[in-house]
Amino acid sequence: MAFPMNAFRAAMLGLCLSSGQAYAGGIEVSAPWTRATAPGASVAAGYLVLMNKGTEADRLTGASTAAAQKVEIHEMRMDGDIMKMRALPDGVEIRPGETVTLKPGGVHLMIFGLKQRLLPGETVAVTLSFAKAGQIDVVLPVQGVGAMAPAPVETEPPKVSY
Ligand SMILES: [Cu+2]
Repeated sequence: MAFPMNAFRAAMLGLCLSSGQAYAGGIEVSAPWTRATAPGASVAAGYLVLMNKGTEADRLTGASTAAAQKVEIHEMRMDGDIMKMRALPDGVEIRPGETVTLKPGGVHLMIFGLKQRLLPGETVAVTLSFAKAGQIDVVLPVQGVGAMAPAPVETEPPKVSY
């Protein structure tokens, strides 16, 4: 009787993907996004928000995608007055109650060896690996080339009464 459970899982996954949120083992992932790439570019960066709603520290240890050869966890930081990027081989810790935002100019997913150019409106499916929460699948919508933040979540326009 695997079918009903799979159907349920698929429905749940659909719900999670459509809201841009995913949750497992105390870790909630939200606001995932990436940026369109120029022709011939083989690298891209991925951004998202990690919230630890559990009671134990966890760690984002890695990520992978079928859309590219590999994904690393990177950090940008100032070295004197030069912005430098380095890999974080141990990943990023998320303490209980803490929110870690992967964003331009900070920690990010570095996607190497893209198999196709990323175009606005497309999506990239990425599997995140956590030390305790295990694997969480997220879908990164592709924003425009100059984007610095995820697209705003579509909400109902405010109701106006006259
Ligand atoms: Cu990087």
